[in-house]
Amino acid sequence: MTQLPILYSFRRCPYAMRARMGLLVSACPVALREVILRDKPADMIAVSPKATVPVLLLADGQVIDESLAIMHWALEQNDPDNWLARDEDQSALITEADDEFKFHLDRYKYPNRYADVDPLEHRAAALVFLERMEKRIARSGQLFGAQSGLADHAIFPFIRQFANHDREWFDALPLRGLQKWLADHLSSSLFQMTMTKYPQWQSGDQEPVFGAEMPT
Ligand SMILES: N[C@@H](CCC(=O)N[C@@H](CS)C(=O)NCC(=O)O)C(=O)O
Repeated sequence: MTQLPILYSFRRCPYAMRARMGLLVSACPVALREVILRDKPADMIAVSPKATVPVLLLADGQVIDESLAIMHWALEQNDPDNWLARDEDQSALITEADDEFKFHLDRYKYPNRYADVDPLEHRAAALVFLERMEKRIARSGQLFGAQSGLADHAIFPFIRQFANHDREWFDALPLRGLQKWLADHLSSSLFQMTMTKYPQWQSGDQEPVFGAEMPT
């Protein structure tokens, strides 16, 4: 039997969510090792000393330990929904989300982790990015046209975090397109399957196969 790649993942991590969605849509099953961040497995740190999730360990020993690189690895083998169309434009927007938006999201959500931070200033700064997304989504339904792609799936787990921090405030924003876009992605069968719960993996445990079944 061919050895499956191993994915170190954490269910609630938005980076791991995007990697799992990429693996699912491209029908690349993996052996899933669910990680608890305060108790990371030594096996994971041994292959990726930077010790962030997700980490994909291929059967030939190659290690891919950046979420976007995992998405690309999977989609380059099989991209049935054409997520990589306009890859360069999509990647540029993802970089903005990962850099600027995430910077403000962290300071809005966890102001106590930083010195001298006003969470509401960071919420306002993050909103500028959301307003730009709203314009795109209002035009065509998704970030790059009518079909969702790499950028939608890479970014929405972070918008989910932002929205959940103060749901009432988020729901009252005049960003109808973005709110519907988020709700649709959250209720998709792809995301539901991505959020399947697994027990923490301990060294020696037999891993569950993630991606054995496809979303409908
Ligand atoms: N650039 C990395 C970031 C991954 C990342 O920061 N993941 C967080 C969890 S959401 C993590 O593992 N943090 C390490 C820790 O909290 O110890 C990627 O895209 O994969």
